[in-house]
Amino acid sequence: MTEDTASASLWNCKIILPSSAILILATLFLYSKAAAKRRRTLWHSFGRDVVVLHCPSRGRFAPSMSPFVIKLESYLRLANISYKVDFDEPLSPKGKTPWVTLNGEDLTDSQLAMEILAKKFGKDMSSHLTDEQKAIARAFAVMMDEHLIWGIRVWRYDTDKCAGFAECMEDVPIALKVAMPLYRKKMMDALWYQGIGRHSVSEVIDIVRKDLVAISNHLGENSYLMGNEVSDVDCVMFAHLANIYYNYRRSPFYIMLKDLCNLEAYIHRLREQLWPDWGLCLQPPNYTRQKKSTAQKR
Ligand SMILES: N[C@@H](CCC(=O)N[C@@H](CS)C(=O)NCC(=O)O)C(=O)O
Repeated sequence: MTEDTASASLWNCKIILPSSAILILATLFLYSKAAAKRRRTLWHSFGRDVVVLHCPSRGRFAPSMSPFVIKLESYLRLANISYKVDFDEPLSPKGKTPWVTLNGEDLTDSQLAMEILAKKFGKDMSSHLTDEQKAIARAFAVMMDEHLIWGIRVWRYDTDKCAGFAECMEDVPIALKVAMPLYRKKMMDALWYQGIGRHSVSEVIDIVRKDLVAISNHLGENSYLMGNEVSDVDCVMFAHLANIYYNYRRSPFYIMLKDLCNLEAYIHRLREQLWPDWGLCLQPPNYTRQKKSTAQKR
């Protein structure tokens, strides 16, 4: 190597490469900021008091692979609040899905969002319950959102090693596909630190079974969890049960639901009531299922 070429390559390494990298990163940063601004303008254009629900793209067997999305969207339907769905920005500023935007304000966490929307729109779907019933409903919702879900996640991330993503979603985002091993590792750590990941598979299966049996026993012959009138907690129940029923068909939890007949009937009842367009909310849309359910209704 001559002295000239050696100093040229030193120039490349020290100046050209780092400054090109900085330029590319700065362009990407500015581009993503501009794209985010454009998305906000679009959401704003949907109109005042129209809720924008942000979530990942639709699922093959259920409108979402996330029970929290089904829960929040079920609530919007039950409360008859107008909403639009945005699939471009599924993660909230807190890094979780779903979240909503209302008149430019971000509401994160399905439960907190439901409570705030209920106040803003005067749509508390549990106002007919007594305080004691409200306490029971809250305990059941927390059991699903914060306890049963962890047992389900053990199956998704540990036992089934994330195979369900490609199976249940037509459009798994490229970023998620590429980062799947890292995401799985993150979830395995979460399972461990939450504690459920330290149990054996049979212990986890038994934990989920006990939760499902408790719901089945409480529901009994009633149409809805808190009696014969629907309330917010039914959105939570339906979301998690439908998630198992449609997105976890190869898991032991699906068989449990088939055995607990009142829960299976409950899923069908709520789906008919809140999601008459269920087939159309799948990706790809299922027109046969759609026609069948409309025909059954008639
Ligand atoms: N408490 C939250 C839970 C939401 C949640 O855990 N969502 C999952 C998808 S089911 C998620 O965002 N996972 C991404 C991550 O944790 O990185 C809620 O009710 O919205």
